[in-house]
Amino acid sequence: MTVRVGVIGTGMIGQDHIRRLTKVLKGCEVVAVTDVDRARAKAAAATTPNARVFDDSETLIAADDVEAVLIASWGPAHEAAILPALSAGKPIFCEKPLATTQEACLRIIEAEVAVGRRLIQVGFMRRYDAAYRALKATVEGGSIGAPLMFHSVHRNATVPKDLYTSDMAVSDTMVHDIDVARWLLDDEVGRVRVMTPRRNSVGGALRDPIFAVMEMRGGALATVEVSVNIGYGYDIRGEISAEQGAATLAESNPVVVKHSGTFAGRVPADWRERFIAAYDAEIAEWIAAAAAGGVMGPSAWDGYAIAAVSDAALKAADTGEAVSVELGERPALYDA
Ligand code: NAI
Ligand code: ISE
Repeated sequence: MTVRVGVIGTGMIGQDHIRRLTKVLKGCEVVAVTDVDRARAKAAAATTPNARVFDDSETLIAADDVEAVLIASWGPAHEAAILPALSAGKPIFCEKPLATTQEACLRIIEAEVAVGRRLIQVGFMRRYDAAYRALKATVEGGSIGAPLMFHSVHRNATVPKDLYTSDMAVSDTMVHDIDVARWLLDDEVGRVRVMTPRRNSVGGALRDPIFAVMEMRGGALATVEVSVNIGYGYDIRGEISAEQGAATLAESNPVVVKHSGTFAGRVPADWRERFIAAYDAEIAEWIAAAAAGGVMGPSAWDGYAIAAVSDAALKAADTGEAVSVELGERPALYDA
C-alpha cells in the first residue's frame, strides 16, 4: 500500500521530509504541497513526480487523494492546520512544537480526544536516534542505578537572524531537551528556572545562551544549556548521572583522526546531518502506522506537557524565578 501524503510548509524541514518521502522511504508518495510562499511550494512540488500545489492548508487537507498530512509550517501556524486535519480523520505528523503555547496544545488535545483515537505524532525525533535509545536502554537496564541528574547541551552553529527570536531558544530549541528529559527520566517537570549569562555578542540582542534547571516531580534534576550562535557546529550532548554510575550520549562523529600532534573528528553542521537517521526512522514509523490506520510515537499529550514547561520557562527567563509547571489530567487516550 502507498500512503498519499499532503505537506503543509515547504521550508527547510518541509523540503527535507519531502525528499525522504520521495527518495528514501517506501510505501509513501507526496501528492500535495502548500506554503504561504507559493513559489517555495512550487519549487518543492517540482522535486516530486506528482505533487500538486494547493492554495492553502484547508483545501489540501480536504482533498480526496490526501490520506495523511505532514505539517512543517512555523510553530504558531500548526494549530490551524491540525484542527481541520483531525476533523477530517487523517493521520497527522506535526513537526515540533505541537503548538507554541500550552493553551493551544490543550485545544488540540481536546479535539483529538473528541475524535476518540490518536491521530497525531509530534516530531520529537531524538527518541528515534540510536545514541538516545542506547542511553534510555542503559537507564532502564538498571546497571547504573536510579537516575539523579540529566545534563543536556544543545548547541546550534547559527540560527536565521531575521526569523529566530529570543523566545524561540525555549519554544523552538529547548523543547527537544524538555522532551528527552521527560522521556529518559520517565517523569514530568515540576518547576523550571532559567538563567542567562552574559550574551553571546554574535547574536546581537538575542537572549543567547540560556541555562535551565528543571526539577522533575520525582526529585531528579535536569539541566540544559542552549546556545544558538556557537559557530563551530551543531553539538548535542547528554549525560545521566545516577546512584551507581553515569551514562553519556555517544558522539555522533564515527572516527577520530590523530595526525601531526592533533586529534580531530567531525562536528555535524546542523540538525539535518546529526539526526538524519532519526528523521528517517520517525517518518517511516508514521507511514507504517498511517497505512494501518493509526499513529504511534510522541503524542499530542507529550506536545502539551512540553509546551507547559516551555511556557513556564519563558516566564522563568523573564523573572529569574523558579516557575511551577501546571499540567491538567492526562486523558486515558494517552495511557501507554
Ligand atoms: P522554515 O521557515 O524554513 O519553513 C517554514 C515554512 O512554513 C515556510 O516556508 C513558511 O512560508 C511556511 N508557512 C508558515 N506559515 C504557513 C501556513 N500557515 N501555511 C503554510 N505554510 C506556512 O522553518 P523550518 O526550519 O523548516 O521549521 C518548520 C517547523 O519545523 C518548525 O515548527 C520547526 O520548529 C520545526 N523543525 C523541526 C526540526 C527538528 O529537528 N525536528 C528541525 C527544523 C525545524
Ligand atoms: C530547529 O527547529 C530544530 O528543531 C533543531 O533540532 C534545533 O536544534 C534548532 O535549534 C531548532 O531551531
